[in-house]
Amino acid sequence: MNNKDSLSNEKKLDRRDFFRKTAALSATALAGTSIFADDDAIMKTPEWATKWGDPVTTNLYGVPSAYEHNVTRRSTELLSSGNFRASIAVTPIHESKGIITPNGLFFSRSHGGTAHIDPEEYRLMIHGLVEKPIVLTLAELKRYPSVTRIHFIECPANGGQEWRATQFNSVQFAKGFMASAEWTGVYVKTILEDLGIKPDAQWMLAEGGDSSKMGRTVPMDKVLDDAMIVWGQNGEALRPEQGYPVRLLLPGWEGNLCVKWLRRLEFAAEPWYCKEETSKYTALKPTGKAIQHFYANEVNSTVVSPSPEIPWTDLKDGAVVEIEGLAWSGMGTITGVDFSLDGGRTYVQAELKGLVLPKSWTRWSYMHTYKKGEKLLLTSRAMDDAGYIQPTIDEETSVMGVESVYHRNAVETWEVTENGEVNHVQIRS
Ligand SMILES: Nc1nc2c(c(=O)[nH]1)N[C@H]1C(S)=C(S)[C@@H](COP(=O)(O)O)O[C@H]1N2
Ligand SMILES: [Mo]
Repeated sequence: MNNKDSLSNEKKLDRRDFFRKTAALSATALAGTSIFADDDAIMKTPEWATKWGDPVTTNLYGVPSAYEHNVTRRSTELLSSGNFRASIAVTPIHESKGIITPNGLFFSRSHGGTAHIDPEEYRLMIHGLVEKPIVLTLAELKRYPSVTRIHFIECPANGGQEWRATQFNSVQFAKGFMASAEWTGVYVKTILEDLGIKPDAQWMLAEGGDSSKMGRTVPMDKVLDDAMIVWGQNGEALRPEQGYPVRLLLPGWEGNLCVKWLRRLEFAAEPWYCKEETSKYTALKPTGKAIQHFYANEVNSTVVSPSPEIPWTDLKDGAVVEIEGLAWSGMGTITGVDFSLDGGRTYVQAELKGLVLPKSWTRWSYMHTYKKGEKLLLTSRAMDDAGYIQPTIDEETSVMGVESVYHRNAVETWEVTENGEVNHVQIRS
């Protein structure tokens, strides 16, 4: 811990020095090139500043500025086999600030569309191998002591279209099968302390109340570790697309296990739903060996800016630009991100920014001085405190083949062309 603190202090100093030097070299590089005195946008009073604006009462539940209308979730037939009712939409992670996704932009995947549940009619049944089976109303559920935690939810198919080759020239579609929120709810173990769990309980079945009746089984050690039943998402109730009024959250584990519109938890000695599906998920170890029966999303990262959506076509020669990315691991806390300008041949250390939390998005950055016309291959490689590091595509496919859809966490590369356009590429040997 101490070690880490002093490291980040050193880094801050470095960065300040860096800015001081940069400022001396070129006073206008960071801010751009306009001179304030001749800029009409600041010297002339715009029309909107001459009259009263809208009263807040016209918009009692606020919405983003109309100028942000392009910042939305997106979908495509490629993701849903032409069936839009199957309902999938990816998060614009390149537009995200910090490590929280606004609720309206949260990734969503629902096998039977969005259910709308009246909270008055909501019930959660907890039964099976418990001493005191129970049916809870929402109000009763919320009487348990609550906790608030920041975690991402990632569909294990994130990036899964790209095992053979790149499919999407877009960071939103290539990496946006995930989003992050501050969740409020109760640990399942807290409820189990009250109900009493029988010693032979090994599995928890979670069942959704939507038309897909999605059921998943979760091993007991995860349940007793950090499984949560949540009703709060970024300071308000869950959104309907996230399972209003209540969903299961298994921090760091596959999104599909985080059952929405949660209606039933059953404790049992054996798993009996989806056994086959979950058991075929595997994870790659740094040694190149795969682990079976794996539910956690492995360490991963991506550059979000620049990206195909945020190219450098307008950057001036000598501009100092912040390259930003996200790193995350379902197995622990991000300990570092390596960053490469040459497609992973050589790496430098990126700076971790802001909160660095377990099983959470971690923002990282690297300051770069742009040379007009330069060609780059931007690659990031994250590592976590469980001891894992992202594999190269060759390392991953040599173990996993290319038939899978799930758990692709090989490094990602953006090619910056001499015009500053940015393309999704894959570096293979
Ligand atoms: N009841 C129910 N729960 C569900 C699903 C569903 O279709 N029905 N989809 C699952 C899948 S595949 C994923 S990836 C996550 C997505 O959660 P989100 O829509 O809140 O991002 O929810 C999971 N929970
Ligand atoms: Mo999913």
